[in-house]
Amino acid sequence: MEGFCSESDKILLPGMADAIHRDVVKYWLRRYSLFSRFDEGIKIDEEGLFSVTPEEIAKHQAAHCHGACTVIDAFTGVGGNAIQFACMNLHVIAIDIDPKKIEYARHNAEVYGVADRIDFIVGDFFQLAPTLKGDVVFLSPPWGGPEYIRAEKYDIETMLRPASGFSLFKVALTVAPSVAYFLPRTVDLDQLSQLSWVSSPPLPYEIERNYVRDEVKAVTAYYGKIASQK
Ligand code: MGP
Ligand code: SAH
Repeated sequence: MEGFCSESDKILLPGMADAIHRDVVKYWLRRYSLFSRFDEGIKIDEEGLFSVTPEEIAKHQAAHCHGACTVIDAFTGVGGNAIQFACMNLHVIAIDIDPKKIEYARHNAEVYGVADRIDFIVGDFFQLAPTLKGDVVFLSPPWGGPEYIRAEKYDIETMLRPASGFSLFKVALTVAPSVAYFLPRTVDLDQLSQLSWVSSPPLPYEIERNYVRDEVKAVTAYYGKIASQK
């Protein structure tokens, strides 16, 4: 990660398998808002710690997708979203390119007692997409690390990894008719409405800010049937 240099800047904290950089300790301090069952043996690495969707937000996103049977979690990480989808009785296909993330996600789903509702796949979502079909694709890709916040506005075209936010969205629509997109709170809202135009007729969409207590943490945009029809 950019700006993270020396091993001596790392610190080993309770519940963490490996030492983490001092700059990400703030995420560990809020570990119970990430996983309320953190102390029951949750496994998480540094990237998982700063990327996992806080439990309250993941629960809300899962409730938003009610009515769906199968959700494809294209960027599973250590399982924050996949677990909450499974807790809502949805069948989840959980994909991550990093085998360690999938190992941790499976373990964490066992801690929550929902591993039997999740199919875990190690792989690249872009390569797997032609083989997948579901009702909803959930996208929570890497935002470029915690440094994303340095830019005043977050441009999904140039700042998302591993591909542009528009091409990722188009691939997701080949897999399912509805897409939920989890993005930085600084995201360019005009771009989120432009995404609805990639389909004809334009997809219904809904954008919400996600809070933990009184602090806005991120934005979720819902496209297709899962968007509330107001
Ligand atoms: P944040 O925006 O990095 O910090 O992460 P925060 O909590 O605003 O810190 P503060 O000191 O400014 O208050 C907020 C949340 O965004 C995290 O808990 C994750 O859920 C999510 N998040 C952060 N990053 C860097 C990523 C990422 O790269 N990918 C994904 N999918 N989610 C992320
Ligand atoms: N929503 C997750 C966090 C996702 S973080 C949670 O709540 O736990 C983003 C994840 O995307 C990382 O774990 C990273 O390994 C994964 N990733 C990056 N490129 C990928 C790709 N091409 N296909 C699948 N996963 C990818």
